[in-house]
Amino acid sequence: MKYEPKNIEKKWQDRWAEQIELSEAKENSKDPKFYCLDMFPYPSGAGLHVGHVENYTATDIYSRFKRLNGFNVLHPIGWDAFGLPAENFAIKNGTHPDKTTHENIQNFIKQIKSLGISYDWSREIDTSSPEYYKWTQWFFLFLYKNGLAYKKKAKVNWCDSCMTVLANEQVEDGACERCKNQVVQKDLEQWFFKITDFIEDQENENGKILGLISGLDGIDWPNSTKIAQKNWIGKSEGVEFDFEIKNSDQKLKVFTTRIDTVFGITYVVASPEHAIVESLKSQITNFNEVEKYQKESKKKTDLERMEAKEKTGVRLKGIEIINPFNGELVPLFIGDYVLSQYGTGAVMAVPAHDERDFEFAKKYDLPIKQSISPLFKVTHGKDAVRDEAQTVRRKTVVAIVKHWSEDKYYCLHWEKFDWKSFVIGGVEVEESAEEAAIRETKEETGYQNIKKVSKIGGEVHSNFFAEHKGVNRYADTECYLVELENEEHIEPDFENVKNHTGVWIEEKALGDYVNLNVHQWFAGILRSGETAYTEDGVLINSGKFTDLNSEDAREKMAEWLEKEGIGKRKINYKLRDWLVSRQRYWGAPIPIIYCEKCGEVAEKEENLPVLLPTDVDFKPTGESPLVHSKTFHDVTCPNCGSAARRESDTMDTFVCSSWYYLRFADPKNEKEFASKENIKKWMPVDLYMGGAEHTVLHLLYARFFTKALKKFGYVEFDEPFLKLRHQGMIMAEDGRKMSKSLGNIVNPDDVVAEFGADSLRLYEMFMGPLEEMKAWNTKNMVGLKRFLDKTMDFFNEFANFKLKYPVASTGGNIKLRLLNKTIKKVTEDIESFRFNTAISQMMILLNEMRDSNTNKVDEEISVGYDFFDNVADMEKMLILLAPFAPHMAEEIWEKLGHSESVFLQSWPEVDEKYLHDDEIEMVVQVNGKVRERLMVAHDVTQDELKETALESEKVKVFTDGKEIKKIIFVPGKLINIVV
Ligand code: ANZ
Ligand code: ZN
Repeated sequence: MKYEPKNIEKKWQDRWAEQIELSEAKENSKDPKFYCLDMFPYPSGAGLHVGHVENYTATDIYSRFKRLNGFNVLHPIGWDAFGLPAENFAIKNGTHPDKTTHENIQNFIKQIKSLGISYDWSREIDTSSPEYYKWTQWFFLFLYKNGLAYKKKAKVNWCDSCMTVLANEQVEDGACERCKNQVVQKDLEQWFFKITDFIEDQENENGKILGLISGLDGIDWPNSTKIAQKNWIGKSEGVEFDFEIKNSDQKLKVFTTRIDTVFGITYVVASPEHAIVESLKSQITNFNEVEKYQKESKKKTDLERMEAKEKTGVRLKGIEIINPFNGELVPLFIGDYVLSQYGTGAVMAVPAHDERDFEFAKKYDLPIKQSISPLFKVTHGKDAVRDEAQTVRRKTVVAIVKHWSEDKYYCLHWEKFDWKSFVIGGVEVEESAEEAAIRETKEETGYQNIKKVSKIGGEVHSNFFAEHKGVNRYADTECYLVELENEEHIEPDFENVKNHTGVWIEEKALGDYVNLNVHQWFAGILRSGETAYTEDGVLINSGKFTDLNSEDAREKMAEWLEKEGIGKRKINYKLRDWLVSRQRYWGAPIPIIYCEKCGEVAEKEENLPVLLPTDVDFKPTGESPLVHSKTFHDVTCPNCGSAARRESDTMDTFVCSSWYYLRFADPKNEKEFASKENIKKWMPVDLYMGGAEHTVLHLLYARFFTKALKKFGYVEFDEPFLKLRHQGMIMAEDGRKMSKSLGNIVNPDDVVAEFGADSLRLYEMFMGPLEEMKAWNTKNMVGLKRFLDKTMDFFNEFANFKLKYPVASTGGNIKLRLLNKTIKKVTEDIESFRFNTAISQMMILLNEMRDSNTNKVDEEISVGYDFFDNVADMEKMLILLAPFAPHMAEEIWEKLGHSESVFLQSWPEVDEKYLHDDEIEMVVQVNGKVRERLMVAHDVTQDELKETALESEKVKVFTDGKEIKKIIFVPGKLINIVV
């Protein structure tokens, strides 16, 4: 029978729908639980895409694998059903969001079922149903009552095309995450959740609650995702301190993470909206200019301000700021690269060590003052600093000597020490570094006429063992570019040049030529110009702090500030509270009432859900359409009964998805969002899979909800998702992102119709490593279908054979080795999500089996089939394949005479004895009947095996006292003793 997916897939999908024990989680079971969760989809009108299929197939394989391994698996699905697209569709076409959403859900269900995904449909949830959003509203009240939800007027992100505010997390590169429209800032009163309360660990009577930062340490998530979350939280440790202002009693507070650079301050910058501007008004002599700049910067978003190529600002003329560390006076600017919302809204500017300040200083011609020197300390090799040697500190100079007519530089090769450097020498007591550079150039190169000398970079420190002097050298080095006028040359004094040879090196080869780190450093500056040195180093020009390293200096300087009462240590975070209110219809209403007498009042829990009204007009006006619903808007106060109105904003859909994983544990509960008992039974999620685009949105919010629940005693765990994986993006055949406008979208329905669901599943898993980006390729799709064709053919033949010889016992230990190797590899590969290599291993096994089938060795020993030892071994192959191609596996399983589903079997175990490559099992037959199996060296000879076989008790029974007529020996396989 030919493999026709159409003929079998529907059949099995219908059977599975009836045989719910194959997919449903068991409420009362002694088996260990496994909660395998997919990020539930938004049921869009476009239906499933191939990325969904990748995600759902991977977790379906895993869930089926876990069930076969004896786990009680919870593998649910539901719909993240609220959201803007359905509402936008309603605005355009007049179809109610509820209707489109439910049509889309029906389509999703049909599509998912056509893929043979083993979801527990009894737990399906829909966030737009009142049974669900009742509890979303309950969560709002839970947070509100515990001081974790509040209303506040703030500068917020507003999308003019979606006509709603957005959370910071929903703004990407300054644009609305959904419609790509440029986001503007508006001052609006909005609802926030206090996610910032959970950044760090805390403790109360319910125990310790791990914070959003430290909680990441204990969970198995992709590192890139953890890093993205940490960056979003943006913890930075520094100090806050006050600058005094000359002739004023005002002070200006700044936040810095680099107090060690404080001696390098050459100006101070406040954000344009900083209050200091107003309070210094009378002293500012160019206030008109200042006001004009303030107006200009109001038009820009924070992101535009931060990423502007050119940093701009205006000096507040008449104002001087006093550096508390050295009493120096520096100017004050306003500049919009300083944000008003971060830190204190003002910064000390250190152009030598901060890139933004550097650009600004270049533009406004402000001094650049180095206060940190890089330190090159050699710690490996023969030049490594030696503890036992004395250290001699010296001032040295590097001279980069340029050829008079070509782009070449004079370098020194120190053969004895294997150094390659520029011209170098010590600075004598009486001379300047520049003079030393000129003197050394003449002495070492012999060239006498110099056109020009200019400084390259700043001061650099190095610490190494100077072999030629036998001491550790600590050098403070400066560098000069020395340009030669002409070739006039005298022979240098031998003493000066005896250790090295001079060579002219072309400019572009310099970086590779010089091999001492200080010289490489200066070669880099020569090539790319000067920039800010932003790393840690050693303090220079820093008064009593000079020579400290950056880290120690930060400690000492913070101490000093605290002692003097000027400042204190301070931790800042970038994370802001989560803005959750939206001016849209298709979301869960916020359960708050505004009473004329009592003000803001929480709706009573027993009145939940606050139902979404249906008498609304779907025009986005910038206000929620709920404002205009009479049935919804006008209510009486739950406290005092006076006239009141409902909050008309709805909740961001990310609120719905912040707790849905808990609902799956107890989806029908009408009294609680989920019972403690069921939460305890199923949570936390053992494996969570979904796209990487939710890195900072959903995953951060969900973690926050869990932590809030733990704080108030509802759950006992800190993290909702123990293990997280992201499926890689699937690109179109042309290598580009699949998109409607490019017309390159692959529709899974079409693929299922042409190749069948099993082929699609296998193909997507075979495309490449699960977590990597991959491009669609229909040719390879055909290859996977062929693998299934061959599998079907092969087992058909086997089924016929099995009918004829139900208890066949044939022999063939090589295949047993390969089988066991395959069991081991497929098991390990599934466990670590390497589905692609699991499939190739199964392909190897199948090919090997098909080959040996056509390659019958000897009539006497091969009764017609030559696979494994017995039928059970043969069938293990099928169990391995079952999670990947469930329809086909069931079909063959049935054909092999089983009445029970293949998914009720046990996952095959590896028989370790077959895995040793040096020993193999060989069959011993007497007169063609199997009498014994022996583990022997893989290269055993006929005589050796004969001897061992004849010693075996099991064999002796049949051979003792008989004459051996013939020996048949099949290397690697068997020996047949004919008596
Ligand atoms: C002086 C300095 C010198 C700085 C130096 C850096 C390097 P993170 O790590 O992101 O927290 N800063 C502080 N408040 C700011 C604001 N409102 N807008 C723009 N920039 C601000 O960054 C902290 C650093 O960002 C601070 O340390 C400050 O610049 C700047 F060599 O202070 B630093
Ligand atoms: Zn009231």
